[in-house]
Amino acid sequence: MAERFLNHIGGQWLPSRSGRTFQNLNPATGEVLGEFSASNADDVDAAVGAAADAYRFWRLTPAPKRAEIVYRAGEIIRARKEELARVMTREMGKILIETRGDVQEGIDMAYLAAGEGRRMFGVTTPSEMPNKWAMSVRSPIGVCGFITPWNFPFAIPSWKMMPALVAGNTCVFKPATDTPETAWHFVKIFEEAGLPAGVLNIVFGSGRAVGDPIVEHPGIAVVSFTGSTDVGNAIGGKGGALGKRISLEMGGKNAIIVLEDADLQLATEAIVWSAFGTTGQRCTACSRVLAHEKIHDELAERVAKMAAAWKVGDGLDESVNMGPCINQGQLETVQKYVAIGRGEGRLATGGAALTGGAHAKGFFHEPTVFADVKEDARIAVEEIFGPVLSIVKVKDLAHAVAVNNASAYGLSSSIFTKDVNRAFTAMRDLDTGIVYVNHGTTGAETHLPFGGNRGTGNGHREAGHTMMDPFTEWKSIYVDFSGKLQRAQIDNS
Ligand code: UN1
Repeated sequence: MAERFLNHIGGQWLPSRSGRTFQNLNPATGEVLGEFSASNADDVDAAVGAAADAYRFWRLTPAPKRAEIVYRAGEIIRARKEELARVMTREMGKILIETRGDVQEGIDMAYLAAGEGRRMFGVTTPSEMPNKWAMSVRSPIGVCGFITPWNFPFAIPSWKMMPALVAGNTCVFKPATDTPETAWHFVKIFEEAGLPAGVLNIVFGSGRAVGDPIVEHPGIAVVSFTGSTDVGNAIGGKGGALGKRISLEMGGKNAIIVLEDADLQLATEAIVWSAFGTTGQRCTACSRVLAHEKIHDELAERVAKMAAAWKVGDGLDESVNMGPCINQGQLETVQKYVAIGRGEGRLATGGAALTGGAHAKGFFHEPTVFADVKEDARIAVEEIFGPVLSIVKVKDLAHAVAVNNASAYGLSSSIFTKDVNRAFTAMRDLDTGIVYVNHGTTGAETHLPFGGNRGTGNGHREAGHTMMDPFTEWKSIYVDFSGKLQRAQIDNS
């Protein structure tokens, strides 16, 4: 019988109140990996209650002490990196070097966030009145809800919850139903690190049954979400109407610009890695190349050749370059766009799902490249979230920047050139939250702000020096030690 994994509420491991469960499947083999609590609004309510109780003491625990627990969690994660990576590859499908990287982001984030426990600097400033003190400090907000995706099952919960915990908030965590086991380990590790009961609660279940009640619950002050633009915008609308702080990280359609003077071998390697790493299922994945017309054909040929050589299979096999799509629905989306692409561009490689032999039970698809795609073609504009790349011909840098910035999304972008003047022009003009020069569109580091413009986000950045912003309120404090009534803007004018 499959192992049972329970919710964690108020320090106890509990089945869902309804007793129902759902299965966690391996997308490469179809194997059932475990049974998880299928929760609903009752379980969310219990978790919010536990988190609200815990908030009373957690907000008063000194920040360096809160941070020590996060640091200890980082040490445990480091010791278990390989085990966690294997759990993640089994349930998510991406290859082991990538799942190790995902866990490494969690370790990096733990140490980075833990350091903030002894910083979290506020600002002191002179008052306009004599004998009066003025300063501003960060305060925690309360119970925060976290709705996280399946593509970075360890890194994204880490970016979100580690700073939130150091800041003094308590958490209700709903991970994606496709990757619940990695999330279960995340919470177990914090329990082992000594996080008090109720501070971090996990409730497994679907977006409708658990995500919506989190967004709607009056006890939740902040909702932090990473996932699709449709779901994110719905959360933004609903949560915004309830006056909550909503931090959204959503879709992307990230471009790599390759100018005619670029190192084409380097650009090819970066494009293939950015487009087909994680089976194209990163928010930061490159899904369009904007190639200068002079090198378009040669670049397309090189990229297609390298992509065709990639081995597709079970991510636990170290010789594999690319794992499966996460589930049947995602594979069908990829197939739908490949069919659309056949009418919009020239298929340079790939184009088919892999169904026989070792691929029979998984959701595998070939790395697929379309060349000569028009800049406004659907495959060049819409997010696919799979191993499908469009190569678009552009006239010059200005044209490439215009095409990049016309996207509904604005997460990451990249330029390959040896010309420092054009590189700096691109750094200034590319309208995305992340810009790379002579590097692909993936691989953001945890100590820089992560997030995007336009349809990608709603103005928040995660991690980096901005890590506390979504999870703290600024409080301005004035202390008058003059012993008399001093009226600002009146008595000193
Ligand atoms: C995501 O796809 O949502 O920059 C996150 C990167 C990784 C994180 C991606 N560090 O590609």
